Amino acid sequence: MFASRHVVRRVALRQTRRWAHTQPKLQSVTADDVAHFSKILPATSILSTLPPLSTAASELSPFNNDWMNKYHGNSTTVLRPRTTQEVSEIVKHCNERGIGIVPQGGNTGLVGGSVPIQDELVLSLGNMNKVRSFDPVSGILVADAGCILESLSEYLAPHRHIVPLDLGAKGSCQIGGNVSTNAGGLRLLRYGSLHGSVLGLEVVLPDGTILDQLTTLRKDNTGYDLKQLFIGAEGTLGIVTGVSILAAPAPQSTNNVVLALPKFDNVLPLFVEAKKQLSEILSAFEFFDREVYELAVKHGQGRALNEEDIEGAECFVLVETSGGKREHDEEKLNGLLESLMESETPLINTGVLSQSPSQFASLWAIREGLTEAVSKEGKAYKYDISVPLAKFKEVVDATRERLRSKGLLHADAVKHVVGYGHVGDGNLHLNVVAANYTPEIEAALEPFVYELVASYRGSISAEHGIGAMKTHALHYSKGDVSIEWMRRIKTLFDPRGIMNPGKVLE
Ligand code: FAD
Ligand code: 2HG
Ligand code: ZN
Repeated sequence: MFASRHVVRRVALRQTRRWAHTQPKLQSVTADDVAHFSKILPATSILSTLPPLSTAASELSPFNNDWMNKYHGNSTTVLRPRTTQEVSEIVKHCNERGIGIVPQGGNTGLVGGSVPIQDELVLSLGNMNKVRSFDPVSGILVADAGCILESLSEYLAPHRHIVPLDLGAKGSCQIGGNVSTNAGGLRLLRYGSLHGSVLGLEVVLPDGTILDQLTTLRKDNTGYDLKQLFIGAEGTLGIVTGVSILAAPAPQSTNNVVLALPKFDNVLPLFVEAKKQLSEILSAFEFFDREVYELAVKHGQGRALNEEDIEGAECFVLVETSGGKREHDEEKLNGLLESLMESETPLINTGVLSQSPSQFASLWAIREGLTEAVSKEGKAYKYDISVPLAKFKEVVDATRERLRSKGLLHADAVKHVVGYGHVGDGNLHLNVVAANYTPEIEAALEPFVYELVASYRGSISAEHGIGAMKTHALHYSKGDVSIEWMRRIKTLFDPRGIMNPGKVLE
């Protein structure tokens, strides 16, 4: 219903090309390869079900299965190097032998990019977890790619700085994984994307060469900015081993409030008003609908809001302010709340304002816990899309109707269709929560959702990437010329096709 004839024609054309495209054949890891890796790494850094190691398959299971338990690989071997030099030697060998490599960070990715499709080697960055340097004057942090995001925040706290990126998976995801997915998260509205805050990268290229672009310069216009290619490349062009990033000064004062809205239509004017009145101190504007809020409460994410505060609310917005002076910021936020409540046609029913650090954390816990709540409720089909803000609700409603019309909206099939996301960035997380992953549900959702997004000229992946999930759907957001040049870049860097095969590009 939503696909224009133009879109349908492009699909057909692309399929012809897809079949014409041939990938180089990749090799499985053998016992001889494991023997070779044993010369590069200590025994403690190698897990392999192959002789002579014969590690139990269950030990490899966390590396072979993704966070949602939706994507499963069959890797026999996981390597955990500690240095860039070790990564380089491993990659060189794999390139010579034609062995596929899946770089893996915290394995919190949501598009199946971080696990093998078949039996590729998993190269886990978790042992590369040192801060290399921090300059408190410039705020530039240089760290190994395997540093966990939250530990970097903890490292920076005494220096009164923060990582310019925050997300619900901060306790497990790694900075190298964040860079490789170009993660957006909860602070993008304030600090912008990693394409701006990452100053330099160290990358092991698919032939084992170390590309040292780990600059700590704010300004460097010496030709092509190669590092940008690796930001969001999802491990298909090389392995990020070091990251130089501009940390932000820690705000002196932070506040948050959850606003309960009688109807979705008020979100847009509320955003306009919040930007107008809070201006430079507005640091997050996050949306979640009523149904997903109920799931958060059911599965113990954050503290439930008072029933009377949320009576009649169709959806919620979490507003955060970060500024330099508590009294000034509170005055601004209170001013906004008063004007919202006192207006003749109030945009909100109520606002639940945090009064202490623990309440501040508890309100954030509701929003940050939505992904976890959804996964506790069932199997999630996740569509991470950019569409005009005014269309957020239309997309959720149209998807729910689609599933209803197919007879799939009931407890044994699809239990919930919910929406949440980063309003400030135009990024909706459409989640379809099912009892099980089934081909029938998938066929009802795809290409339906992608066609819907294309009809709004949106993006099928706002921040989670393409991974294994959306390779076939890339053309809904990228034109033929763009995809052709992406392919050429991939072939130039990785002619043997060893880096994260089957991800991003088919
Ligand atoms: P992984 O999952 O291990 O890998 C992700 C991809 O990057 C894979 O393709 C992998 O091959 C590649 N990769 C990993 N490390 C490297 C490396 N060193 N070099 C080259 N390639 C590498 N994402 C957002 O954008 N915003 C959010 O708000 C957000 N919230 C989340 C909340 C939860 C609860 C969860 C589970 C996920 C969330 N995500 C979010 C998705 C995910 O956390 C991010 O994509 C994150 O950046 C992935 O980091 P990771 O270290 O876990 O990477
Ligand atoms: C978020 O914004 C993450 O919470 C995860 O990007 C989104 O669960 C999801 O679909
Ligand atoms: Zn998100």
